Amino acid sequence: MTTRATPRPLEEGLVPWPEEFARRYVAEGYWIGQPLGAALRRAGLRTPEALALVDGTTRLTFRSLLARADGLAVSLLEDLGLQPGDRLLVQLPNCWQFVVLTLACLRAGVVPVMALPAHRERELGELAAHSEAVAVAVPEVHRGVDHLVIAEAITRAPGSTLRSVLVVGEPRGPSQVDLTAWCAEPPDPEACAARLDAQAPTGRQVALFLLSGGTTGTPKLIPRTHDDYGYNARASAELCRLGPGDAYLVALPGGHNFPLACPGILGTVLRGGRVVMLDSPEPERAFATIAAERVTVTAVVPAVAQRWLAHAEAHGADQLESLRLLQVGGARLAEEVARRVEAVLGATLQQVFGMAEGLVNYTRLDDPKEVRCATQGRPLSPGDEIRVVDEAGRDVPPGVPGLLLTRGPYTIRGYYRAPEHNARSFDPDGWYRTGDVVVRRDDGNLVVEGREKDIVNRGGEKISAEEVENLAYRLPWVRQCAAVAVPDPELGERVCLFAVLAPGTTLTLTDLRAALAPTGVSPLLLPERLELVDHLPTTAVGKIDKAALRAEAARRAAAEDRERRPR
Ligand code: OOB
Repeated sequence: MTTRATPRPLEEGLVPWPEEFARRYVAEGYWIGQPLGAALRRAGLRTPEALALVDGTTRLTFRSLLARADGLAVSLLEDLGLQPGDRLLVQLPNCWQFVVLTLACLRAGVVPVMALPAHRERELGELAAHSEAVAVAVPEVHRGVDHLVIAEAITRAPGSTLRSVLVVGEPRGPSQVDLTAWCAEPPDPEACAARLDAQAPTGRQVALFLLSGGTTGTPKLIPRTHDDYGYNARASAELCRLGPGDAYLVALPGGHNFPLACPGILGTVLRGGRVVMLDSPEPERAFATIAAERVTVTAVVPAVAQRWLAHAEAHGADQLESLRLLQVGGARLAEEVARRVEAVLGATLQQVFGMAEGLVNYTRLDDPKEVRCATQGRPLSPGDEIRVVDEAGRDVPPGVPGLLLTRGPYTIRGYYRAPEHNARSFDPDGWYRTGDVVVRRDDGNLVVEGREKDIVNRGGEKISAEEVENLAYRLPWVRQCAAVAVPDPELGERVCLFAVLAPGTTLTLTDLRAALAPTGVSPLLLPERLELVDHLPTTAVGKIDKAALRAEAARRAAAEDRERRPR
């Protein structure tokens, strides 16, 4: 038997809001001092027999959903031996068990760490290590990937704090639990509820960890409290006018901030609407599900919006009749595409420019069409503070592009256990440097113009350039390299790697991908374009000139595109 490392208390490594801000957020009504799990339960109990959650043929009422969540919460504490504050790494596809588990964690005070389906052994291992998770939830096999094998490998890793695996599917060993069976309705839900109510977390405690869009090789964990995340979901649901008649389709990965709380799953439950889980945003199935479940609201990234447009243009949009609101965000939506959304899909377009760290900007439902199509909206909350500054940190006037800084009642003051990152990402007054370059218009709406942070935004999936580079440097014949975004008509951007090779060696894109694939990293990190060069351009101070490389990648891609096109 291996001895497990003991995780440290959650509180070590958190950066709280300064007390004067916390007091203000309470006084102004943003923070209501309620555990999110209890708020969700109270909302659901208003209409216990209404439909709450749909996943294929599984249909749960609020009564059933709440009972299952409480039953699972008690099992996590009593049968699995988890303590409030313990971290549980969650990597599930969009399925009903994901919702039950998330609610169970919020009720029990167990803190889910929301990994994404694209993560593989290396990323999951890093997340488990950084969060010191004691349990992990995975599907058995999903899209040909055996997640149980990955979960077992990270559990065995030296120093691992993981003790148990919760699996949707067949468990294979003694430390594995059949999550679906544990999600059954308990015999005495009232007793479970009473037990959980008696030891509920406080509003200021951490409710869950989200992942940052990733600008460096180490995963950054974003602690969101019951107070701040509850406000995020509640205010977003109000802004989107969600009500009991709404059905929200979860088409993006449920652990991402956008479909989770903007207003997403949590906002929908808080308003007594129903949540419809779908494992993929692929248009044929999404359209059929929207028609079958009378979906009224959903959230997609621009690349998915484009596929839906193409599908509707070819096959009509009759199936979307019930859809009243289409939220698009995660990456820049081109204005031309935005204009087609309402005409072709027949739903109101809402642009959403948000970040896992907090701040979410929305266009409002009754904004003029020009605002809905040409801007990324304005902050959700009157408590949000934003500044647009130049490189020296001086505020720039409206209309002038600058770096976006923000603070507010649902924007974190620091990543978890990351003092060095925090020194770079937050200024001494607590402003979060988003890394986005925006223009603030006279009407207060923001337009995202570009960014300063070194990421590739592949259709909403944020890929750290540094991570790709570190990976490529594992190949002995790569002398020097730089990963940059290359424009892509479908996804907005893809990863292009510029590489200088050792003399006498060669490399093709296929070989590069084949060499990197077995390293246990997410397939997203594998470059989709390779440019071999003799040297990398540098800036005046001698840094690799990424702007020049981005321009060069774009130029080469466009030239190839022209050549391919028939004359
Ligand atoms: C959302 O969150 P993250 O954490 O995956 O990524 C945040 C970053 C932003 O800093 C920005 O660079 C980019 O993604 N982004 C957009 C955008 N929405 C996000 N860039 C241009 N236009 C947009 N509409 O992506 C996220 C979180 C909550 C709601 C929506 C999106």
